[in-house]
Amino acid sequence: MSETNPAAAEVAAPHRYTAVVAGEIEARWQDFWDAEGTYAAPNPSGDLAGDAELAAKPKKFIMDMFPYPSGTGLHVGHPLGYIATDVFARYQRMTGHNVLHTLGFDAFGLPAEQHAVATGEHPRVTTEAAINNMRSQLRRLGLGHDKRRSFATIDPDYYKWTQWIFLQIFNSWYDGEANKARPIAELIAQFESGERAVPGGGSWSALSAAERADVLGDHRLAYASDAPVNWCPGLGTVLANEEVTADGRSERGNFPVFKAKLRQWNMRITAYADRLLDDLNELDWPEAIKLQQRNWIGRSEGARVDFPIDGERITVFTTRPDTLFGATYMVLAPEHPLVDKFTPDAWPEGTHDVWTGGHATPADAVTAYRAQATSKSDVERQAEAKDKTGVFIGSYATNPVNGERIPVFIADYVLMGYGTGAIMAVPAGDQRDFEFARAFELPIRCVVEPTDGRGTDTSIWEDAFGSYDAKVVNSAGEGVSLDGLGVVEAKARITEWLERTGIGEGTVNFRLRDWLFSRQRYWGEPFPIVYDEDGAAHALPESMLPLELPEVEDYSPRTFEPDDADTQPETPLSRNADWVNVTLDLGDGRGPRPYRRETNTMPNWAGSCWYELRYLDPHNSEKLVDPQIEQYWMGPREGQPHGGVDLYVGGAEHAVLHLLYARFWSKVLFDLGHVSSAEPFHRLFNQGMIQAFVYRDSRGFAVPATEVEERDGAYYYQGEKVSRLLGKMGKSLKNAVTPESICEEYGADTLRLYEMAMGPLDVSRPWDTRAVVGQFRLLQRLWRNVVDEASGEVTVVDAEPAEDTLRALHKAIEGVRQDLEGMRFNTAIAKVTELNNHLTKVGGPVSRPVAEALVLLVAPLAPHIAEELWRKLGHGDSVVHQDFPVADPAYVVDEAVTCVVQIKGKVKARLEVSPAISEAELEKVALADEKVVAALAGAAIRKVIVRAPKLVNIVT
Ligand code: ANZ
Repeated sequence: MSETNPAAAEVAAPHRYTAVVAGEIEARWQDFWDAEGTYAAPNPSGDLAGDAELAAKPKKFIMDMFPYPSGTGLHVGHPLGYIATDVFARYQRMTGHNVLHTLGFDAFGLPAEQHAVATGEHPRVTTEAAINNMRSQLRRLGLGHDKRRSFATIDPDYYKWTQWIFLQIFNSWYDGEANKARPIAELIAQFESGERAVPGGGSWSALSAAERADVLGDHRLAYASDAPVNWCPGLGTVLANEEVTADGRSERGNFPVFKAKLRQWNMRITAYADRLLDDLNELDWPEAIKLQQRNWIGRSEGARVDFPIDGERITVFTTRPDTLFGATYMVLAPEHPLVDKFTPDAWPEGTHDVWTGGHATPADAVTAYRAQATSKSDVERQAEAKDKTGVFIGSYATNPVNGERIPVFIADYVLMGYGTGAIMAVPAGDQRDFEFARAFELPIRCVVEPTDGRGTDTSIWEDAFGSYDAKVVNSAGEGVSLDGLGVVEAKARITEWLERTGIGEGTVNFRLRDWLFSRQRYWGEPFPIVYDEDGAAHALPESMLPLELPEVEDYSPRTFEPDDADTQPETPLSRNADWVNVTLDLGDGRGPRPYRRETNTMPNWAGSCWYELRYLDPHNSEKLVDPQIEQYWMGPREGQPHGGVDLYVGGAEHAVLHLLYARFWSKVLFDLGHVSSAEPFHRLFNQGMIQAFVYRDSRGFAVPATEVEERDGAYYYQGEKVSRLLGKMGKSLKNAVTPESICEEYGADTLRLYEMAMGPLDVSRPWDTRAVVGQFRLLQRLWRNVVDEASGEVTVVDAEPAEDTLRALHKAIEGVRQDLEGMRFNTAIAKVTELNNHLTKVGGPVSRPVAEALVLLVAPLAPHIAEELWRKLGHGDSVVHQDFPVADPAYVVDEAVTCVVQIKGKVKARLEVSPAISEAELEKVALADEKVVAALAGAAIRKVIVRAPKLVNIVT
């Protein structure tokens, strides 16, 4: 029968598994699952309690990084991870687990907002349409989600709790001694009782309300501050560092970005730096992701050192206090608050020409240099390859170890936001300082003896020498000498000296910055914060949550002249006077008063910081999550000391921000006693990407991939030759393939199998539509092994399976089990294929136990066909909660293999042994063999070389 002529095939085999049959089966089972609530995972209590037997089983919480509901819908690359978690979740259900698997939507986002700006259509409308579209696309794939638990972050029921968590964070502070967050009321009590000194002395009650608010603001985990931020007038908004390109422009729109001081909400994530670092050790995450988080947090051990200047001091942070004797100048960040103070009216006598930048006075030089520095991003300022710039500010400080006068510069390679914003420059040890010293003709003093043969004469050096594995030289002063010590010892010695003399102290510095939490946007969670007439911030009481977004007429942030750094952002919410200005009774005893609402919104990261918790108890109107339910699904257990989701699958692009923010929120909620898990995601798995060929014409434009023809290894579009390269899949590259098109042609089970068979899940792989049919044929053969294509009758028989079939079956069971457990879906499919091919080759009707086991093996991968065949095999229930087959070990091992026993190189015996025999066991068996004993004839054995299971060589 020709497979290329479906019409003919249908006449001869009306019950063949075709795309039409697949489509019909799939739709029917999807309806069945919905109607039966097949994937409902019962909670131990509450409104989602159910099936007590299921709830008594061990739990598995399996989660995907939830999608942003894009208006363009899904292409076949998107569901790779969703299919993988679905297969895994199904396997876990069949091996005795109560499995929670669902999917929500991360639905606040810029695309919908920009569409709203352009069209005036409410972003909710487009977002909800996109969600509905995606829901139906996902449903078509047969994903076993507990739909009762799904939500979108834009639902007021959901963001009520995002706001509530914000208030928890706002109303808490980090107690460094207890090393945890505590309610702010406890800090106030400490100030009131005098247990904690009030900054600036005096008593707490003597402070005005505004002063108290300021003091508390210095401790709150969510606080407003006038932080230097990336202000992008062209977009009318502030941007996160990650949204700014290396050349200081907005990633979106390519507008210039300026550093501006704006009052913004921040999250004190830095308080958690150590715990975020330490707890990584206990997580089952890819090492590469852990490393990225460690680097992002960037813990550096070093020292703070005070450099005297005009009766005051400048404090620097250094990781190399051992090089203090090599500090020949200092650099402050251009924004450093002490710069103006130490900028005198005139250049001191004998100022080197290259230090002044050609300016008449130090103040001119500083002003000009600052103007230039504000137009650059931090990334750009730190870029290694660029020329070092800066100016002398006209003052000298004193190096505390040797009393030397050293000039003070400002330069943009020193960042205000790191360390103390000031450095001691050691040109011999630090490459940036080296380049700067060369450009400004500053002394370079060797203080660590080079180990690479370049010698100590720095005038011929081409770069700095920064090794830790060397000896300190030229470092003897009045009070302390480091000469001859190794770097590590020298660091310890000098730090001890700094502390003893009060000049400095050992300290730990982090690269991690507090998280800028305000956005000048409409489409985000409003802050549950109002300001009174004095400008003090007040939390809304819980009873006023959710604070819903108002309807507005204009969604756009106001944009300004892109080059005008001096403008201030104007948020869409601020134009809404009725919403902004309100009279409220906050229940704080002050009665009804006029307030002004915060008009920024939260960043898009907020909603994804805690969504795993809401899946657990999505309808709870009293609590974020019921503690008992949280404990059941997320609580700490053996091997998971901080608790967390059992498996979280998503792309490696979320290595830092999302995963770090979510960990931070988890820890705050944990500290405050709202949850028992201090980590959100115990195990993380990054899936690879599905790539696709991009075809480009001679001008470099992508052409529609489906219309490209291949001839003799070359590619043509409308007769013109085009190039082919592997790239991303997407609408813009004209190579997107929709899941619907594949479902239409083959069915969802085939699509699922194909995506899982393409390669190991963590590896990127190229999509090839032509190869999909291979998996379709596998399902057709599976079907044929159970169903007669002509009559539609089930062909299985109740006979004992043949020995070789039993072996093939149990090996497949054992292998598939291990593969599914280890998320090696591609090799699991290979094993199913092998078994299926075995049955086809043997021919004749398949015996019932074999057919049933095969169907169960396939069920996690291709659930619809498995349900259908299971039903045809006479079962009234669903495959979803059947027990996954267990291999009989007797059939798993191969039959015996022949082992040759040699004595002095000559074959003396052949033994039939198990292929799994151990070396020791094989040696015993060989030496006990009759023929071997006879051949040895009592000779002394010098050595026995065993290569299990095939060879034993005895040397006498
Ligand atoms: C002297 C020195 C000598 C340094 C030497 C390095 C090597 P990490 O490891 O990343 O923490 N630094 C300190 N604050 C800075 C700032 N705000 N902007 C730019 N650079 C800053 O780097 C710490 C080192 O970076 C510090 O140690 C300081 O230079 C510099 F052979 O001090 B070091």
